[in-house]
Formats: sequence, structure tokens, C-alpha cells
Amino acid sequence: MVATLLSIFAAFSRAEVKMSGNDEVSFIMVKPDGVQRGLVGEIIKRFENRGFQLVGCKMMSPSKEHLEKHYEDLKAKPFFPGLIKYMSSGPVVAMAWKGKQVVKTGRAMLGATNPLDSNPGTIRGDFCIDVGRNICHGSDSVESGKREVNLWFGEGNTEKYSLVSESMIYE
Ligand code: D4T
Repeated sequence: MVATLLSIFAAFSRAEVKMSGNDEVSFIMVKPDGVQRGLVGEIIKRFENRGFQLVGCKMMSPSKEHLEKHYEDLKAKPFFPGLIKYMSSGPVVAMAWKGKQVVKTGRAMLGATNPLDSNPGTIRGDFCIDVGRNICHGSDSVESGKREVNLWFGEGNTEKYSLVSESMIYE
């Protein structure tokens, strides 16, 4: 009896560990140039097709202060003022995507920061040329993913729901 209970508990723990790895979040944003160029649907489609789960999505015009907070690590960079000006030049689409290794995979799907270094098949490699017009943003670490999703959506404000396709995406 005890052995049976222990094995049931162990099975639940394994399932728990497996599922918790799928809870990683990344902040993906279509920048003003991506919106203007009509690439919102294309970018969403790639993440959906891959199997990631959209848990937050809104179009908004972020304030300069908000963008400065988002890009606070880059404050000292010479391109910072131009970056803030460009990022506040029009609406963006802010998204939270969830899934196993979504941060690393999301970065790979976006391509290199400088689009000229991005492989064809990546979003930047297929749709843009200049680093200052690289159409999308993706969190660069699991910690940044959490921080950025909280910054743009507010803590605990993303959607909680199950995908009916989950068992077809994860083993
Ligand atoms: P984002 O944050 O937009 O996904 O970009 P990355 O994470 O790939 O790269 P980053 O933080 O170094 O740069 C942020 C942002 O600044 C623009 N940029 C960057 C620029 O205008 N000139 C530059 O020389 C660099 C390096 C592009 C992305």
C-alpha cells in the first residue's frame, strides 16, 4: 500500500517537473517598423506554428519612460537615444509566449540582432536589413523573460489556460 502510494507520488512529481519546464515565458515584441510593414500576423504565425502558447498580446504606444526601463541595460550605449526615438515612433505589439525553452528558441527564430548576420529562415533573416530596424524583440534570458513580461503586462496578468493540443506538442 505504502509502496503504491509512493510510486503514485513519484509519477506525479515527474509529471510536475516535466510540466513546470513548459512554463517558461518570453517577451516578444513587434517593433514599430514590424507593425508598419504588416508583419504582426507573420511573426505570431511562426510562434503559433512552432507550438508555443500565446498568453498575452496587446497593441500599445509605450512611453519613453517605459522604453527606457525596458532597455535600461543599454543606457550607456551610443545608439540608446536613437533606439528610444525609433521605439516610440509608433505602436508596437507586445506579446508573452509560453513553452519549453521558449526564450532560447524564440531568439533563434528571431535571428541575430543585426539582420545582415541573420540566417535566411529566421524572422530578421527573411524580413529586414538594418540593426536599427530589426522589426522584433525577444527576451535574451529566462530571467529577462520574466522581468519583461512583468514590466509590460504586470505581474500575474498573463492568461492562464491549457492548450487542447498540448499532448500533441509535448510527450
Ligand atoms: P532586442 O532587444 O531588440 O531584441 O535586441 P537584442 O537583444 O537582439 O540586441 P541588443 O539588446 O543589443 O539591442 C537592442 C536594440 O538596439 C538596437 N541596436 C542595437 C541598434 O540600433 N544599434 C546597435 O548597434 C545595436 C547593437 C537593436 C536592438
